[in-house]
Amino acid sequence: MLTKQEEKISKTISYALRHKPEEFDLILDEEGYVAVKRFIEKMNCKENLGLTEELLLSLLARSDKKRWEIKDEKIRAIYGHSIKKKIEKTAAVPPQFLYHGTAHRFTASILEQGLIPKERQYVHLSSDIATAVTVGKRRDRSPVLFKVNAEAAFQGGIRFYREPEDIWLSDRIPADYLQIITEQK
Ligand code: HQG
Repeated sequence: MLTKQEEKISKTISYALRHKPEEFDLILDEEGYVAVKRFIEKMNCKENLGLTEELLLSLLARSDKKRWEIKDEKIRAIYGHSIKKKIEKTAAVPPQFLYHGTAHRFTASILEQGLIPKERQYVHLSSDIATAVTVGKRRDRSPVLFKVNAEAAFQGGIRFYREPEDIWLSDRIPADYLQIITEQK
């Protein structure tokens, strides 16, 4: 569990890496990375967060979810980007099915337009039903669950991108590849 102050720091880090790097005088590279040293310096400059490399690693290890990754002394957000410049991802072959949990109030629109990225750069999918339910519960106490026929969509030319922790991102998924399911225990 993170303390209130740590939650705040964690949210600010995601905000900077996903949405507004320029507010912190940061420039992300093509893959969304920025050098950890520079990142810490700039975050502390703007927000006085008291961020250290040690704290960053500790937050990463203790969070309920893995939202960022560190590689070669660079850090990036794994998903959720809304910055204009599209973060380059490497396309991958998805499993046969993926899942998306959301609010019932979106059902009609999703069945009409398919799953769209909205403010983010990619659609967010889960490889298991339980995770999709958790994501959906952010918006609806009893969320609606979409089963995505990922294999068929991939064959139809839709691109999928694999991220750590069994997160899958994708481009828009037309409704033909979606099916509403009920949660199975
Ligand atoms: C919906 C959080 C109407 C979609 C979570 C979703 C996750 C449509 C919303 C991660 C639509 C976008 C991602 C259509 C899609 N008509 N509504 N055609 N197509 N939608 O937050 O998947 O805490 O961008 O169903 O836990 O909910 O930020 O995506 O409800 O892991 O790290 O538009 O973000 O993680 O919402 O969540 P989001 P998401 P963090």
